[in-house]
Amino acid sequence: MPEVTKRGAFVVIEGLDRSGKSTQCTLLLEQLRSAGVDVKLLKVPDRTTTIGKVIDSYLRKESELDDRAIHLLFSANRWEVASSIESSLRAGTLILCDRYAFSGLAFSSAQGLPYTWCRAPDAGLPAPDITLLLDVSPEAQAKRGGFGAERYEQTELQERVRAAFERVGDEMGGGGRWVVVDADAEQEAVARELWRHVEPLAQGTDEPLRRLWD
Ligand code: Z5A
Ligand code: MG
Repeated sequence: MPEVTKRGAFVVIEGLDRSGKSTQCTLLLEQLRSAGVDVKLLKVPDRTTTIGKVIDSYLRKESELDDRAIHLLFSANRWEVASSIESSLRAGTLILCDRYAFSGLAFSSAQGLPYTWCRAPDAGLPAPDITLLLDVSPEAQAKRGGFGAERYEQTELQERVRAAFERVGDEMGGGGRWVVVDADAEQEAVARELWRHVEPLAQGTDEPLRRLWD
């Protein structure tokens, strides 16, 4: 009988500021590793690359850039890892990614850039098998400490980002590839809900790898 080889699944955690993405990525990473899954955790923006350093300086308000220029840099920062995401998936590794192109679309369109213009530079990136959007209410967000000093950490902008994420979710549609998770709940409850969605993908998938916005 021919050997059936599955590729690794591509799992993205998205959401607003302080929705608990990084906390949940760490918990999910541990849970996957304990289950014996070959997994790699990525985070975008990756502030360590040459492009990532420019993004970091911009986010810390140490430099200024045109809105379009920074949008393209965020996208380029994803293209820097696109081929390694693809080769890891084909080698059977599960990729867990803290934020992805949906953050780029939501944050830049919330700042007034045209939605379709914002989407274009990420077209063709590996598409996640599942995106779990951590949905935090403004009230719960406020309880998780004051905004820091970084750009975009303002209540009014976050409201527009929330609306933009809703638009992205509507566009991504059903089929289980875009899942909204209540992130106001206790950390352990959020983790259990995420695991419910990720566990079926942990041992890989037979689905062909799709491209974003195809
Ligand atoms: N950005 C963009 O404009 N374009 C792009 O293409 C991309 C990003 C990719 C930096 O991102 C900024 O870049 C971001 C979007 C923009 N701007 N904003 N806003 P980043 O990913 O580097 O941001 P960050 O510094 O990691 O923050 P974060 O991601 O927003 O936070 P988080 O990861 O969602 O939350 P956390 O660090 O896990 O938790 C926050 C706090 O809440 C912490 O004290 C936890 O202990 C607590 N927490 C977590 N979960 C819970 C629950 N369930 N209950 C109570 N408390 C909790
Ligand atoms: Mg984070």
